[in-house]
Amino acid sequence: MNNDLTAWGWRAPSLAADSDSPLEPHLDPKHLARVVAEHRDGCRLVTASGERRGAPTGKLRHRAEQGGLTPTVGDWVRLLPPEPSGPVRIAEVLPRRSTLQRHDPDQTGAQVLAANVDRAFVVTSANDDFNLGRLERFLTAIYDGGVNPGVIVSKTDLVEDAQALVDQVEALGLGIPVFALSTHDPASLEAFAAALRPAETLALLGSSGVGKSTLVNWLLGEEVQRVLGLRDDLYRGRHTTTHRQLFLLPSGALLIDTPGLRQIQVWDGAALETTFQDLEALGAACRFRDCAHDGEPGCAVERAIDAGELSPRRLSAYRKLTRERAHLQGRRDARARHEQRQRAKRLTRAVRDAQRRVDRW
Ligand SMILES: Nc1nc2c(ncn2[C@@H]2O[C@H](COP(=O)(O)OP(=O)(O)OP(=O)(O)O)[C@@H](O)[C@H]2O)c(=O)[nH]1
Ligand SMILES: [Mg+2]
Ligand SMILES: [Zn+2]
Repeated sequence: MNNDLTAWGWRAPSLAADSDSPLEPHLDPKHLARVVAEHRDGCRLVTASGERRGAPTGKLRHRAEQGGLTPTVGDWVRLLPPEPSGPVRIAEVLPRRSTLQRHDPDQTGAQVLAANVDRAFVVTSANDDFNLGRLERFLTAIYDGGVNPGVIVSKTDLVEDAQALVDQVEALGLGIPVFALSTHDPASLEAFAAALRPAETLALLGSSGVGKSTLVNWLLGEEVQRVLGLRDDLYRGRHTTTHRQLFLLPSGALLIDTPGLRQIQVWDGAALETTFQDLEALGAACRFRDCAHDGEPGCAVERAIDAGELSPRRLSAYRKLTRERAHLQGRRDARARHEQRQRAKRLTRAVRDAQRRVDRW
């Protein structure tokens, strides 16, 4: 266990950036910890004095219910001084450098997948999992979170022409790193390992069964994460990894393994224009500023499609995600209005009760 928190990715906030930073009074490293795993009844932390179990204080839990931050894998937190027994108490989640999140499929809120991530790799297996549309969703969520994306095409041993898939990812024109990996080709894994830097926090995202945990185990040099040793076609639909966890690799890089995500609806979507920057650039040359690229005269996007320079799939994917963003935004606004009404009602009631107490005097 490495107790030096800089090895776990701690970077002191720059004092010049924000002189009245709320972090400053709490910088005592004795009270600093990083969340490495979440469990139902709390989380696992690394602190300057070793690994600890931690749980949020009632106050922090209450603030989280009001929309505040809940400790998540990758978070830096401030601890209260330890008590003789029981888990250490987490008093505060420090401001996040970046946040990987998606629209929670079970709720109207956001589900935070990991915090303070520097680079997130979307893992997509070279066989039937490969899907550019899904990749675009993942990349948008990653850009949205302020994280640098990368792509891993895994299990390249299962297809004839893995390079063709790499080419398809590169043709998105985003200039992001793409790795083609196979456990049957150690050199491919070594090339990936060589691209990771010490104290850099990475995350692996992707469908279940694409080989995320297998890669984590290889990088750790031991079988820490459970993987299912079944034939590939029997594997379908199972989720082997059940919780997110951050590992310190022997090379010094920090890697977050996540359970497979069946679907990803982007939470913010502000980064759609980044994921579709080729379309955005083309659209700037359309005759009409508000061109919908749908039969208008002088449309540069349609011209590019006709010339074979842009795939029509890309335009329809962009349309679909833009519609989805508007829909989710609408639902979120409706929820915000509802919550505001509830707050107003509570306030009215409190004022009325206070007035009654005054009247009784
Ligand atoms: N042929 C082949 N199989 C692989 C490769 N990498 C992983 N596998 C197999 O794929 C299966 C799933 O691997 P996991 O690492 O558990 O997948 P995962 O992405 O962690 O899945 P979840 O934890 O459910 O999200 C296992 O049976 C692995 O042995 C590879 O490069 N080639
Ligand atoms: Mg796994
Ligand atoms: Zn147009």
